[in-house]
Amino acid sequence: MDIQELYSENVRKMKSSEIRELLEVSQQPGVISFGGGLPNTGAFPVGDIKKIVNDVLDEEGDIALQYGTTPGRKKLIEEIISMARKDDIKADIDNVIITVGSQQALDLLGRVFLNEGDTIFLGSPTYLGGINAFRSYGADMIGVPLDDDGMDVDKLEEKIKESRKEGKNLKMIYTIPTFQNPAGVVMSEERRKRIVEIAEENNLLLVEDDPYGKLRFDGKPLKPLKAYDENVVYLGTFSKILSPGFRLAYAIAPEEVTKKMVIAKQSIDLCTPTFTQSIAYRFIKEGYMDRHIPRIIKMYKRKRDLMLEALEEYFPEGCKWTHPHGGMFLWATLPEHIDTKEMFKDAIKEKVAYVHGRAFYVDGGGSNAMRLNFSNPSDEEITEGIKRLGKVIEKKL
Ligand code: PMP
Ligand code: G9A
Repeated sequence: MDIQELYSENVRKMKSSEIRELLEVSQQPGVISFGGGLPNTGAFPVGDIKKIVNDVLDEEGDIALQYGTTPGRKKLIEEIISMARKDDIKADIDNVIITVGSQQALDLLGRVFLNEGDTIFLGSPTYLGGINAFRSYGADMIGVPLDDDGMDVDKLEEKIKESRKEGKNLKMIYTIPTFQNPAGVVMSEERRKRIVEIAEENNLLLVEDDPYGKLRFDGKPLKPLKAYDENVVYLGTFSKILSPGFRLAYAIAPEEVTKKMVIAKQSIDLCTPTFTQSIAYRFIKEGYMDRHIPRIIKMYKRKRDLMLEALEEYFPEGCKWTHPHGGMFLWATLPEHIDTKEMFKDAIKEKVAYVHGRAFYVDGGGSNAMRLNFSNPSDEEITEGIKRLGKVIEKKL
């Protein structure tokens, strides 16, 4: 039997995620990992969850252990709507779908909107899991450069015009405006307003992926893109503010879009686990979330500062890095001749890991860059790991 011959065209396009593969390498004993975008385990509210789990089982085990509806538990959706309202996002119950992680929402958007060859515009660099989800639907992905103010909207407009001239079928703009993964940068207010107009003028679906917006350490919060335009599809997740193990996230979208996402989700998993939805509902409703987020911010701010200090001390001259005001990552750029993918094996020998820059590009950039996660390592590991990495880089100079 030749199984190879039987595979679908879709599966042939899929690529394994370098971040997911890295998780195995970085879990080797003694390795300090700045690789995966993992929250710190010390930021998991274990005691609170224990108490809530008991309450859920005592008071509504019949619902929490049963199948749920595909859009998600109404009570949780109502809490999500109240949370979103604080960010100036208006939504009704029919605008929200609860998903198994934002990763599932990205996949659902691919199913709902993309035909083979449809064009998407996304950051250069951008979230690898987004690239992989869209790739599996055969998307033609066009990278738009970023700078310290996020995606360059003038370049975006140019690329849209060029693509139209080439007769491409344009569908979507995918962006992470706040504490971007991987670069850690924030899109300026002016660009936020402009990107929403660009999407409207060109009839493109604007997808705002926002896992990190609530993790702001300093500076003034900016309105999400969704607050400027109800047609934006906004993705939020509980992975970074509660627990990624819950696999719980949500999309806020025009009603007709959530309806299609619901139908697409029915054939994937019927519904998001009711048990974790019931826990998350109480976590928000009973005020735990409002107390918990400031604790995470305090911890990650300290870790960001430690990483910046260590970079200053141990990275050789010629390297530079972003100074994020929130989130979980910073982006370091090394002298041009250093290939960070190739350097990775030297880093692992020194027992330190990162994600090489090229993984986040659809068009081959980032060869001398790396993403560094500061949320997961301990304080000591941050200093020691950056010291090790500094030595690895020095050897390449
Ligand atoms: N989008 C972005 C930008 C992310 O960084 C992540 C996780 N690192 C996700 C989506 C997926 O998150 P989850 O599926 O855990 O909600
Ligand atoms: O573990 C994952 O795949 C989620 C983290 C994503 C990232 O590192 O960007």
